Amino acid sequence: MQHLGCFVSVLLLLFSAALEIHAENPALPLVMANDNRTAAGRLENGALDLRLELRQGRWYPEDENGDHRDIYAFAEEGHAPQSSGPLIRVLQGTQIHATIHNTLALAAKIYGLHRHPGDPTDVLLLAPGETRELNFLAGEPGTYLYWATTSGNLQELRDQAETLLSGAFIVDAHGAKTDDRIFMIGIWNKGIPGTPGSDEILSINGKSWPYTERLSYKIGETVHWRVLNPTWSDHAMHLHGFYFKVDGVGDGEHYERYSEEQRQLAVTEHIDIGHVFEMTWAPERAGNWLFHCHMMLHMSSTAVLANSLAPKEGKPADYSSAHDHNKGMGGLVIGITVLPGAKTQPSPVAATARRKLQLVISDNPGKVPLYNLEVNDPLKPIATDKNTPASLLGPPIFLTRGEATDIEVKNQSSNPTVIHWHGIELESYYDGVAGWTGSGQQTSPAVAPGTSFIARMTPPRAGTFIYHTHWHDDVQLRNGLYGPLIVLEPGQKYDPEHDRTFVFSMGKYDPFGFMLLVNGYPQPDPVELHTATRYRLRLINITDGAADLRVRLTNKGVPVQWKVIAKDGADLPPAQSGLATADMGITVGSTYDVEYQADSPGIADLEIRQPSFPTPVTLPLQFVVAK
Ligand SMILES: [Cu+2]
Repeated sequence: MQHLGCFVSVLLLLFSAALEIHAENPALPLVMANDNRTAAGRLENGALDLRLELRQGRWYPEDENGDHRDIYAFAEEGHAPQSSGPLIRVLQGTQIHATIHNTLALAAKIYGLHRHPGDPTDVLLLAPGETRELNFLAGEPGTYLYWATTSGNLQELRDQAETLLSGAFIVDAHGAKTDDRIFMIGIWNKGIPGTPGSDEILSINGKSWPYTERLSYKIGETVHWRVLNPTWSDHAMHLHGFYFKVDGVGDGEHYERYSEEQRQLAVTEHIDIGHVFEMTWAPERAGNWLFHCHMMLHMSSTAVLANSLAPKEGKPADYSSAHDHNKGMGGLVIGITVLPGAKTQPSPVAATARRKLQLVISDNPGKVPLYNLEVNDPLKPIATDKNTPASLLGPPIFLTRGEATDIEVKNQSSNPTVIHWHGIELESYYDGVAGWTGSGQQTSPAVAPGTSFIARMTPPRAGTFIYHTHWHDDVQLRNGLYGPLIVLEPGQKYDPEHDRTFVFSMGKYDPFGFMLLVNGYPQPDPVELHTATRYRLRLINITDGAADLRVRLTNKGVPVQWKVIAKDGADLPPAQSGLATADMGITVGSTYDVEYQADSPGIADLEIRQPSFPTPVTLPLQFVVAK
């Protein structure tokens, strides 16, 4: 009998999958965006009674006047279906009594509804119409995921209606604070992304920017977030204006809470497929800020309702002062407003002698790159070498820690732009998101052609940062509108004898086409360095979407040992720095500083690779004995 049941289930699965109809069905219930603030189920005598269903519904990633998709979603019995699924949140030790009912015409496999840490092969198979009962203990504290598939696919291979069948499962330790926020990344996707006919809609807690929830905090609060990624892609989550500490990471079934010593400062954190992380930060400056994925396609309107709203490459988004932040951005973006708190902000000191720099942006029509960048420092005029081949990279900008500086962004190009000072702790108005940063009274303008914008900053820490366009089309970032932003200690000079910068990016580099680049070149020339000299190598990933970029430094194909000393511009404390194998991930929007010394002459290859490019880009570092 059991055999027969199984056989029938499989037949049903195949049969209904083949006949899956996406006919317009106006009677479908609305899928509600889930802000993940209200735990599902009913607590009685310390036990949770949870009644879940799998249902079909109509999902509007924007508002109800916008586009929609008919999807499968988790629901609580008697309530609307939700994206993401109902929040399961209990105290450690809670007994959970759950029922789960499959109202779909398809069989479903459900993962993660069990005690944690959990076994990823512990799967529940529900035939159409079937209800199952579960009894289990909540397990260890942490951030976990539950999810389902109607195709039998792996989490990352789910397609269309089943792609948003995911929910958060939080287990709280006794006495732990629960006033945190949970952000579930979602991608509704059709086909293999990037291939013809494919489509993607990005969301956080069921909504796509500018319809994502707007968050509001007061200066001096402590903010704790949990970020979960049950999508087909990894992501690079970047916070504007502030550092956060990474509290722990997990793979959906297991969660590892870091000790105080292990918690790293970051402005960008990589999150792998099926993974989670927790972060804590403190808003220190008022104004509008962003938390977003740094992959261009996940945060620009090119990916949101992709086929209808996408600006086409070669045509930067039109400038509209009132709506540019709404128009250009989309997808995995959350807006944050920090309000003045009980602690008053120190009033900016009226600087008598601010340092003044100019970043001049001009067109380079029909050439590589489409934009030319020049840095003018009246104190140190730099003669540009006209003979070097064009590099898809702006010149470095050097600042000094604690020195008040004005950078005039002078736009001589024929397109509007705006520059973001990535990783720098500065006032919101100068942070560089047109129409958004600043405050309700005065937001940062786009820098229209023929105009200038003066960005003011007094960088509080020395380290490796990035300046880059925050104009949300894929033209500027693929055409060199970025460069290294290096903050030195007072009195320190940038000394190439001990200090080198390597920028990893992507761009159209004719005649080769779309290339992975090191310092703006697809085939960079060897760099000569000296033996017995300790170098600081500054590594920057400002590709348009390589969240999974890897960097290696090898000697005869074997990774050397180097010392990682800083991430995202923040020095690593002794417990986190130390000798490491020179083979690591560096996600987009992230920087690492490493130290390396070659004791004997020879070549070490600095190599970057990313799976969608067939070959790595290699930059030979030629170590010679100093004369
Ligand atoms: Cu992303």
